[in-house]
Amino acid sequence: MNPVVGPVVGIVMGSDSDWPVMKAAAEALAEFDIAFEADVVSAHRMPDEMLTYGREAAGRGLKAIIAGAGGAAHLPGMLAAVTPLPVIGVPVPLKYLDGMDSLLSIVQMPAGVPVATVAIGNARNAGLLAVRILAAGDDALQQKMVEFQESLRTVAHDKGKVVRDQ
Ligand code: RP5
Repeated sequence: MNPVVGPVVGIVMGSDSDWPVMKAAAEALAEFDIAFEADVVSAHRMPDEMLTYGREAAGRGLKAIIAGAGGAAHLPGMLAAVTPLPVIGVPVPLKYLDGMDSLLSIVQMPAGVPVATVAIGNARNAGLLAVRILAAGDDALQQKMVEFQESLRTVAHDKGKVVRDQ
């Protein structure tokens, strides 16, 4: 019998309204058979739960956290302040400012408290970056990543064929 594997990546967000963006991270993890959990942990509206989540994440077996929020997006940075795990921030675009507010809130961290920030709305890259972090200690997973990268090259090559054939 295979041992039950708990989640190794935590996906958190400031609101369930972020899920349409954040679900792309979950889909990327699922493509690589990475066990994950997803939850709403608002930095501003649930500060105690947010701190508890960050403080307990490593002890619960998580290896990385993907945190997304819009507007004054303090969730990724606050989690990075209380966990030793790598934190990947996803700026979620809202109605105003096109996500620039969220991007700057997440990316402008002080030295000593890193958050790896992906492009505005690009939760898929957050999922893929988490896979790469896990793959650094997992040869089989790294091989899957190499194969995925090769598939990207093939797609790009085929797209280029349309141009070359003109
Ligand atoms: C942020 O406020 C959340 O991350 C979300 O992007 C935004 C709006 O939240 P809701 O008003 O939809 O709950 O904290």
